[in-house]
Amino acid sequence: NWTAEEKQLVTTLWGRVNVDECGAEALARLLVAYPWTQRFFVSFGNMSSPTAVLGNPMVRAHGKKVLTSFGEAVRNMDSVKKCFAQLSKLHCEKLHVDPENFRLLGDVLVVVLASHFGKEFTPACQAAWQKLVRVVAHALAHEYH
Ligand code: HNI
Repeated sequence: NWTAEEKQLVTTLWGRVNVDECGAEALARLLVAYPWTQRFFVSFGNMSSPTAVLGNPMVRAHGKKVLTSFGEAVRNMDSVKKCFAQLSKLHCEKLHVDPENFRLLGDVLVVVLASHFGKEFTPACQAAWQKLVRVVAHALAHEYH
């Protein structure tokens, strides 16, 4: 359950997030920091170095798509599970993504926000965001069986 302050911290920061940039960077950092995650994206082409990953247009496009979808969680903070039920089924049954990867992406997203917002990403703001990425990872893992 969310306090009014947590909701405020999440939505205020989200309103200032450049979804295209941060989405591309979050997915790219996931693929660089945890290189085994590249196995889900073999069709995306060149990931031979961090520079190649950062500049890969398919990585950038998919990162945007993922963070745009994450925005649904910000707009539906009280019903994230319901909101992501279909997406959870897709990642489980069709894409076979290990749910541990949702946690890793959440942590990478927090790092990206910290690097973009610096001191404005206060401990209270981080705490609210850590909670949101955990709720999202949990929701995406919910339909796994
Ligand atoms: Ni994910 C496709 C949302 C985390 C691997 N993913 C999608 C799509 C959305 C999406 C939306 C497009 C669905 C469609 O085509 O109908 N993914 C999300 C969200 C998160 C997430 C909201 C977490 C916040 N996905 C991850 C992670 C991995 C992942 C952590 C693997 C490491 N996703 C995929 C793959 C696809 C995908 C693989 C298919 C890509 C393609 O187009 O080939």
